[in-house]
Amino acid sequence: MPILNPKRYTVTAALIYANGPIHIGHLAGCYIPADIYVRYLRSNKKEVAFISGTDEHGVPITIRAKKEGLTPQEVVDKYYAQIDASFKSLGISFDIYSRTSKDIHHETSKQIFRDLYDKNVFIEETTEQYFDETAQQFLADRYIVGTCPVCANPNAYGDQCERCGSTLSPLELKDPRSMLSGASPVLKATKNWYLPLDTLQPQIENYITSHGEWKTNVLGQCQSWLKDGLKPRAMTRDLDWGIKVPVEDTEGKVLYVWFEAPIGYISATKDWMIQKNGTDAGWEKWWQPETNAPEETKLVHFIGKDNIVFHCIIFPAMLMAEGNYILPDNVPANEFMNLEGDKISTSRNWAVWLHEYLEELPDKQDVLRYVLTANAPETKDSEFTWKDFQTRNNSELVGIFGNFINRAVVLTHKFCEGKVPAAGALEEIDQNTLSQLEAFPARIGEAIENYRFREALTFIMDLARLGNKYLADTQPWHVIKTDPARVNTILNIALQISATLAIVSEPILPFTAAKIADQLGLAGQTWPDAGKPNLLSAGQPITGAKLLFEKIEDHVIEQQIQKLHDAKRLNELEGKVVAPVKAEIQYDDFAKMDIRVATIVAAENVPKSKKLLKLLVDIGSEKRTVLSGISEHFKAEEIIGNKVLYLANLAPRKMMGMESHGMILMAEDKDGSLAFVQPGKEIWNGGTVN
Ligand code: B3M
Ligand code: ZN
Repeated sequence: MPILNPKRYTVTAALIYANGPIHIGHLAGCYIPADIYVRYLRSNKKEVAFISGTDEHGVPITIRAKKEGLTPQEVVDKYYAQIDASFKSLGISFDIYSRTSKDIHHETSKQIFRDLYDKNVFIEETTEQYFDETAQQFLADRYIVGTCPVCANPNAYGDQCERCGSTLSPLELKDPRSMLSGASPVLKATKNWYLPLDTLQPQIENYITSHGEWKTNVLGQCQSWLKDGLKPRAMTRDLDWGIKVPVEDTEGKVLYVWFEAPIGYISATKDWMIQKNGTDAGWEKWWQPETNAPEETKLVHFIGKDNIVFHCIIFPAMLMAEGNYILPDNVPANEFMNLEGDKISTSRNWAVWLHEYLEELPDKQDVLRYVLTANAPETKDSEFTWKDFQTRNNSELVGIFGNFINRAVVLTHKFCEGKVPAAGALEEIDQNTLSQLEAFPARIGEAIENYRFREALTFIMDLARLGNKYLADTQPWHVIKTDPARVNTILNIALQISATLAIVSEPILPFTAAKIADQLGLAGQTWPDAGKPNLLSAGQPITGAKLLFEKIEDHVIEQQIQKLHDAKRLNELEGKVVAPVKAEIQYDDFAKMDIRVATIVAAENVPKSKKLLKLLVDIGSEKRTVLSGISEHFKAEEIIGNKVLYLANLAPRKMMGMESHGMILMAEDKDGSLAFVQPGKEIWNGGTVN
């Protein structure tokens, strides 16, 4: 059963690996929803801790270090600073953004491991694990790649296949190879400590079954794990980057990153206290229930779908075995967001990076927050496109939301001396509008409390639409000529709607909400005040209209799309090498070839063929038909008239039922694109090449 009226909320957002920058997929998957939820709770005067930080251990860090030629410490320092700064500029309002490399985290993780160890929770077991003899190192998790036993992806990791999403163990991979040396690894015995998830299964099952309110995508994954039967999972690894195992004779072993990373939420809470008060005292109320009051603190984890099992099964199992902690009350994991028709990928550089967005589109934090919320992958994978970004900005934020607030403010300056006018007698349309206004905050709040952020955003936009419709129906710009008192009432109501919009949009659009609040002279009113007809007092001055959103032009969007494609192309070229020179030939071998200058005089597509163009070339003495596999590179009508080099004495070949004579010479660029090889000056058709 969910906790309904907690005293306080511990809200966490995934501790992202400090091995790369933040992209829009991370934001849509967990950070923006978490921030909306927390801002809403704070506006409702709830006691909240909003906890996050970077995950600085594990193989993803060491692999990145190797790639960048840095030490693991240098890698995490670099990305921590970048990630922390970009979250701040986007207005993600963490109470603490900590790091798992901090002492407090090492101590806390070791202590919890030691507690479980002393309680004999772990099974100590010696097993054979893959070992790279060249690198003299055990190959945990992502240090090993091989073919996925489920989908045959040749590049599955030792812990997970990114193509089909299966969770794997290194021994399940076919044709395993080391990420360090490329060598085939050997098996070598080593001792590790396992969490007996199998014996804990009944307890975990009870826990999950008691949370039928969880999102279906989350429950679905949990149930499939439970159905397969949980297996003991190693909580230690043979690696040198990480937290030392706090047990004697464990040289060269560290805690499994997925054992200690979620503990990072607890140590980050302590870090928060330390930064505030100099000691960690006070962290307990966020994690350890007081006797008889386990329902006082509601723990909510915001994560992406690839982290579900760790937060819904493994971490709760650890906490249950430990016995002194509350369990997650909800784990509202999102699915993935794709980008322009393709999966977001850090390694393929197919992403919109937050730090670059903030630099290239400054002061548009709320536009990104808006678009990522409107398209949030709440129930299924969703898609970000720059065109959609532009449309949502131009027609929704500028055209509906900004337009309404702007009109209310401008008209007040025009007709009411820039002060909130007093409302007079209410007509039916006023009463009707006010009663609709009053209902909005609760509807929006209910959606947010139930993690339906897209729906909340739809309601907010409906409220802005209500405002626009009210102005359109009441037409103060006409009425002013005959009945100025009536205009006072209309603009009072329009301004009250604007003020409520400022409050209810704040969780999603905090920068815009602050501008509106400032403009209207709102002073500290929060959610419980929203929807009331007297949010603004008559006579209160308002400032001139401020620009809330501005139209985004086509060229801005085209630049972003171009940038994505350039990045992808560069990435594809990485690692390509010039072909080695072929075996030597004699001059006679070359002289046998009759290469000459020709002009393409006609070109057409070959029906049913993806690759072939049918060309007619003038070779001086005659015209020849050539079938050329270039239609993915050139349009038929664009190449007519081109001078080319033509191999005239190649034996005819049959293709698609037609005869092709000779061959046109082409040069291939690094990215696979083709170009005609052409003489450097106008040469007559039939001119020989020798
Ligand atoms: N570091 C995975 C990730 O960055 C992992 C999350 C830990 S949450 C405790 O996606
Ligand atoms: Zn797979």
